[in-house]
Amino acid sequence: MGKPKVDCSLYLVTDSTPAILGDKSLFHVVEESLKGGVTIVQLREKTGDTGHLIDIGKKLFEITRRYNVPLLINDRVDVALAVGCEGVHIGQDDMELSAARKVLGPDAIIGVTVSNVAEALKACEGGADYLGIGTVYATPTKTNTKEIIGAAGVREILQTIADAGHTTQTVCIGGINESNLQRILYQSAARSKSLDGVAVVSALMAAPDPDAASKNLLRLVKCPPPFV
Ligand code: TZP
Ligand code: MG
Repeated sequence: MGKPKVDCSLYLVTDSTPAILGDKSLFHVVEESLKGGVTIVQLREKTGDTGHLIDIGKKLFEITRRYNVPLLINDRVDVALAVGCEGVHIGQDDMELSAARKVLGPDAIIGVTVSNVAEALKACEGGADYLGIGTVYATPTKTNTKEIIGAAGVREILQTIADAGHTTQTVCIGGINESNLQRILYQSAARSKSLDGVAVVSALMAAPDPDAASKNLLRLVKCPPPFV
């Protein structure tokens, strides 16, 4: 049997900065997005002290567990432990995957950000549960991104890990919205591996109706692209 695969179809990464969230409640937007069908949630807060982050994490976890959707914490293995949620998402400058796995155990969900084939192979070999591939398109949500890799960069990573025999789940992130979602899925698809889903911040956190927006995004993820 082994560990069940994580469903990365529609991955919500939170951002509660006013420029994105406005004056809405983070908890309300996450819950509306869950109603619309988001399949995994990452709490990504770059400011605030640890206690505050744990409080937010615990409140969010009460919501995500009602929808049977995993909650991951960005960067912070200690916060994930304190919250008791399903796992973490780590970047190349965060705790090593092997160390995070040792702390959180075999059942935790651990995702890794990768932007090139070397990082992707290392994360797959190290037992990442999924790869967050990006940054695909330049985005005002995260301006300190190392590289904009485009669909071609995603495709190269997908083909390389497939050739190496890895079946690790994959999502892409960066500038994805309703207008370009099908295009990125189509253009990034390699010979023997396609993306399993997409991760978005502003397409949901800044949406006037996150329930409707996530229904729409999920429908687009599930539909084969209509164009060639
Ligand atoms: N990592 C790479 S791009 C990005 C992160 C967290 C932000 C993506 O935000 P948006 O609003 O979906 O473009
Ligand atoms: Mg990080």
